Amino acid sequence: MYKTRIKKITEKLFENNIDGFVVNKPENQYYISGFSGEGLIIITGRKNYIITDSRYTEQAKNEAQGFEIIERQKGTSPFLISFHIIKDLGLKIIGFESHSLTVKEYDELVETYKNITLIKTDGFIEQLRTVKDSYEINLIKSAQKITDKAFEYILGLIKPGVSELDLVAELEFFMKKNGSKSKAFPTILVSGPRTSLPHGSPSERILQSGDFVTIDFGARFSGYCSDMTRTVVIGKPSERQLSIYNTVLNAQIKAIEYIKPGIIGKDADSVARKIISKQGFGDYFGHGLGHGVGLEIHEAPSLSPKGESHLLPGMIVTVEPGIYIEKYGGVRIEDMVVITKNGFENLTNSEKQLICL
Ligand SMILES: [Mn+2]
Repeated sequence: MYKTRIKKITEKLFENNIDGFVVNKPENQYYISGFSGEGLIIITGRKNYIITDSRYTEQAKNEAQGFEIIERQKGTSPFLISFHIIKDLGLKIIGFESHSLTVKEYDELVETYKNITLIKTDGFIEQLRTVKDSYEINLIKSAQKITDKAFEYILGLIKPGVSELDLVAELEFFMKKNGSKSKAFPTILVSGPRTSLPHGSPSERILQSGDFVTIDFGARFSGYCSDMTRTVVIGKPSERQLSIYNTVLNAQIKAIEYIKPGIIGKDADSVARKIISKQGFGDYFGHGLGHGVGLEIHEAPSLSPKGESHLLPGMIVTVEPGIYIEKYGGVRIEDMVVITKNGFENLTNSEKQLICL
């Protein structure tokens, strides 16, 4: 698996006349080697290297096959050591990940290695990661199974008198007990008027009857994330709550039904946006419809008004329209789907008709 991935990368390097590539982003390192510690990876047409320090040397040997592990001394710069190796190998044109190098590190490299040409790249490995193989899809399915199970569990605890933070503690503890090594991202759990905050962080607020409660959360399984959102109501929903909820639900269902290979991200966004606008809530849906999910919680492709890429079988994306009204509240419903040969498979199995607790 790693061999195939590295082969694809080296082919792409040579097509672009690049001799070697320094991988800095942890998710990209894990994707091409299985190494989950801190370090840098150098890919060349021949040998590949992991530069790490004594905290991770043994781990690197266990996790990554086919790499030469180089332990750098304490206090040395990983980038300078990598480029020292690159210079010794006689490589001249080196690609690096422009999003994960500081200006200081870049200046230092340019200054120290005047005979090496540095090529800034963006999304070089991320592009390959957008299409998941069946192994990756299964890991994300496992992460989502834990997430669905945790949602069912937390429904039993949502009631007037508990705080948002209480619920988050219970939710995350449950996910960990059920096989999630860490959460996929900081859990969003907001209630009452705070549901108007699309990415609000949980507070001490005590839940009351009549509240909307929005929970956006995910588990992580073997490095892979899941992502789902549900909004529920405590007690009987008002007419206004119902109208907001049903508008979001209808937009979400129609956008999912639209998903198949070949469509463009922004067109899926527009399906949901038109439905929400038609009901008069167009000004209250500020974010994009969805995003890719994998080793990172937000990755390509984007399903937003700016999403220009075509969807391909094997991509996994979220579909998560929302309506947020300041000082009143809001609703978001999010599922994760995998694009299949003919359409999509929904990986989220939790109920999405309005749940009244
Ligand atoms: Mn999401």
